[in-house]
Amino acid sequence: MTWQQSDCNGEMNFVFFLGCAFFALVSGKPCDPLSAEHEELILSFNKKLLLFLEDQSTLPNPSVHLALRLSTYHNLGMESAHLVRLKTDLHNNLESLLTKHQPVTGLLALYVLALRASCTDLSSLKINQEPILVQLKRQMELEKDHISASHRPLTNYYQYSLGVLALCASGVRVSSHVSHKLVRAVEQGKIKHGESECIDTLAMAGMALQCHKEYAPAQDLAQLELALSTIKQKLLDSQRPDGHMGNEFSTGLAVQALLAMGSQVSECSASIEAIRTDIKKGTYHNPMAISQTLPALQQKSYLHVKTKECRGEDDSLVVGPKPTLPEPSSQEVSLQVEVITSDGSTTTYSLEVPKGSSLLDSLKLLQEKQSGFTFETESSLWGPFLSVVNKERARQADRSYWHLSSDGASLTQGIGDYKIEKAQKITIKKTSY
Ligand code: B12
Repeated sequence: MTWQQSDCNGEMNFVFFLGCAFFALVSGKPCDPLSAEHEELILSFNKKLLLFLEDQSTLPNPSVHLALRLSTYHNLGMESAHLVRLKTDLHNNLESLLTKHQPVTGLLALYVLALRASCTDLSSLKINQEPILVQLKRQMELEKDHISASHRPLTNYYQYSLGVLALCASGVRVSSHVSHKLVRAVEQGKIKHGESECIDTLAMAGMALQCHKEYAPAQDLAQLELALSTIKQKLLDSQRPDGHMGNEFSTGLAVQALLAMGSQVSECSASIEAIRTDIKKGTYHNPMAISQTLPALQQKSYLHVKTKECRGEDDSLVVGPKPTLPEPSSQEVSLQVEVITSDGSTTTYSLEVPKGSSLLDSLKLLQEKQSGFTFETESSLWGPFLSVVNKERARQADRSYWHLSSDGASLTQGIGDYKIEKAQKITIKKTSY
C-alpha cells in the first residue's frame, strides 16, 4: 500500500490524493485522508522503534520489543534478532540482579510480556535454574510481603501492576492476596508519582486488574469491579482541556487502559488526537515514550498479549533514515542550577551553556568547571536517572529522589532528554516520597 508510505504529514497534496483515490478504487474502501494520516504516524513510530533495535550499545529494551510485537507492521528479521538479544543479554542481566537480591519485578515482568508477545514457550524458559514464571511469582510474593510489613511495595505499584499483568497474560492466576493489595492501593489513593496521583500507574493497574478479572474468584468480583471503575473515573477526570490524560507521557498508557477496560475508541478520541499532535510536534523521541504510546495509537493495549498469536504477520516494515542531529548552537544561554539537600541547605551555581544543550550535558559542563558541583547517574530504561548530587545519594530504599524543576515547574522529562532552550533556573531538590 504505497500511499501509506508517502511523506504527507496531514496536508492533502496532489500525489497523496491520487494515492488515496487509487487505494479506494482497488480496496473498495472509502478514501479517508484522516485515517491515512493516522497510518503515516503509526508507521513513523514503528520505524523509529526499529532504529533503536539497531543500537547495540545498550541492553535490549523489552518495552520496545513489546510495542513492536503488538504492532500491525513488522520487520520479522529484526524482531527475531532482538528476541535473541533479550534472551541472552537481558536474561543474563536479570540473572545477575536476582543473584544480588536486587528488586527486578518490573524488568522481569516486561521481559515476560515481551517473550509472550513473541509467542515464546515460557514453560521451558529458566532464569537462575527456575522457570521464569515461578521467579516472577516469587518476586510478587516478596512485593506483597513488603506491602504487608511497610505499607508499600519493594519497588512501586507500577511495577507491582506490571507483575500482575505479566503473570495474567501468561495464563497464570495470581493469588487473591496479591491482587487484593493492588485493589486496596487503588481504593486508598496510594497510587502516587512523587506527591501527585500517578496516571501511568493507575493505567497499568487498570490493565492488570482487568486481566485478572477473568481469573478472580466470585467473592472478589464486586471489589474488583469497584477498583476498576475508580481507575476509569480517575483516568477520565485527569483529562486536560488539550486532551492529555496526566501528561504527554502518560496519555498513551491511559488510552490503553481505557480501551482494555471496555471504553469505546470514540471516548478516547480527544486523547488520541492529543497524541497525534504530540507526534507531529516531535514530543516523543525517547524509545520508552514511543513504546508506551504506539499500542494506544493502534487501539491496542498490553492485554492483547494474552491472546497474541504469531501467525500470518505482516513483514513489510523497513528501517527509516537515521535522524540528522542538530548542529550545536553557537548561541549561549544563562543557566542557574540550584541544589537543595535533605537538610534544606541551598547552593546555587551559574553558567552559560550552548542553547539547546541537554540538562545532562549542562550538568557535565558545570562539573568540569570545578565549581564544587558533582553528580552521578544510574542507567534505566528511560535513560540516565540522576542518583547522586554533591556526593549525596537519593535511593529507592530510602524512598527519596532528586526532583527536577525549572523556574518552579516540575520537569516532565529527565536530564538526558530535557533541553535548555532559554535562560532559566533548574532546581534539583532531594525529595522524599
Ligand atoms: C515510579 C516512577 C518514579 C519513581 C521511581 C522510584 C520508585 N518509586 O520506584 C520516582 C518518584 C523517583 C520518579 C522520579 C522521576 N520521574 Co518517574 N516514573 C515512575 C513510573 C511511574 C514507573 C517507573 C518504573 O518503575 N518503571 C518500570 C521499570 C521496569 O522500568 P525502569 O526504567 O527500570 O524503572 C526505573 C526508571 O524508570 C527510574 N525512573 C523513574 N522515573 C524516571 C524518569 C526518568 C526521566 C528517568 C531517566 C528514570 C526514571 O525509576 C524506575 C525504578 O527504579 C514512570 C511511568 C512510566 N510511564 O514509565 C514515571 C516516569 C518514567 N517518570 C517521569 C519523570 C518525568 C520523572 C522525574 C524526572 C520527575 C521530576 N520532575 O523530577 C523524576 C526523575 C528525576 C531524576 N532524579 O532523574 C516520566 C518520564 C517522562 C520522560 N519523557 O522522560 C514518567 C514516564 C512519568 C510521566 N508520565 O511523566 N519516577
